[in-house]
Amino acid sequence: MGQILARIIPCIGDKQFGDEESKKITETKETKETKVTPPSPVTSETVYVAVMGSTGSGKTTFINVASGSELRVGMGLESCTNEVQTSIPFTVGGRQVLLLDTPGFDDTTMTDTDVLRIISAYLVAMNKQGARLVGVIYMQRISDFKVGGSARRDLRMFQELCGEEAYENVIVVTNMWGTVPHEDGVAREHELATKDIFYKPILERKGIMLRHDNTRESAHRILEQLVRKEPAVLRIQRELAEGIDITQTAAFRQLDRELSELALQHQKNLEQLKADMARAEQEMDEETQNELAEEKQKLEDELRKAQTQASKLASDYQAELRKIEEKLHVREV
Ligand SMILES: Nc1nc2c(ncn2[C@@H]2O[C@H](COP(=O)(O)OP(=O)(O)OP(=O)(O)O)[C@@H](O)[C@H]2O)c(=O)[nH]1
Ligand SMILES: [Mg+2]
Repeated sequence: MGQILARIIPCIGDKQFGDEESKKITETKETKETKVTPPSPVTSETVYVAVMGSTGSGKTTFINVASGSELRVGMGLESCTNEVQTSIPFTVGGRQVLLLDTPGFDDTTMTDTDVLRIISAYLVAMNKQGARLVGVIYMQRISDFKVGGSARRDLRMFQELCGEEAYENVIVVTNMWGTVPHEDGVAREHELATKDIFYKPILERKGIMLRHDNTRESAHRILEQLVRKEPAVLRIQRELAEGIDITQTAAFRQLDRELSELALQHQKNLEQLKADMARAEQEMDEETQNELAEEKQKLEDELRKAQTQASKLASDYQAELRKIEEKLHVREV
């Protein structure tokens, strides 16, 4: 009887790429494709940990520090990772581990629908191959004294993807402690752990919260808490494996709510803008009129995006899943 060996998606930021490879990477990034490099074999005992969190929260940095990979890390305000990518395999507590890097739901270069499609397809393909996903790390910058709307949206999407039933396999990792006075960080940590809109629901269901000081030792100490756990099946994996259409999953329904709210907000802003434009017209203020017209165009585009982005998800998801399954070669040994 053959045992399934999953073969793994690549480290795109890895130094092994020459210029030609980097060019391909840039090209595919623009088309939001999931790309692949030569796979590295892993055993059926390898355990996987997914690293999630909002954009710029330090997911890729954590992965690089823990594994010695050289995945590309963000420099500015633009989101950096816009696909699921894996670390090189490494050992923690006697187990071979692979970390999955994911884009955040507040990615600046992709819609939330793209992110949902990409993450779901990857997780489902992994699940089908019997890959042992032992946990999920959710990164949280302790330096954020306000968790903005988009970061909260990312957390809500994460909660729906994961499902309460898998919270015991979740570790909320706080980082960037060095960038704030320690007592402020501690106060913030307490708030994050005790408020319903933050991590209280996760911690109440056996999830834990740990500090990370950006060293390999601290990353491994965190991972040690996960590598011996029984593999988890995340809600999105279970739903899709049961044959539920992606548009009926909890994560999609949450996304739909988020997008409707966003559309409503855009609509309100548009109404306000139209009133401002009428006033500027009356006052014959041409410069303001032009500025407002430009802003109106932008808002209308945003509104259209919010209203339409969910509708293509079902067909796009199937195509993404096929593509990822082809790329995550499975071989019998
Ligand atoms: N001081 C400090 N800076 C960090 C830490 N982790 C990440 N950073 C910095 O934060 C920025 C964003 O880090 P990334 O690892 O690219 O964050 P990400 O979550 O992968 O971002 P996306 O791929 O855009 O979703 C980079 O400039 C990192 O150098 C940390 O633990 N401490
Ligand atoms: Mg990243």
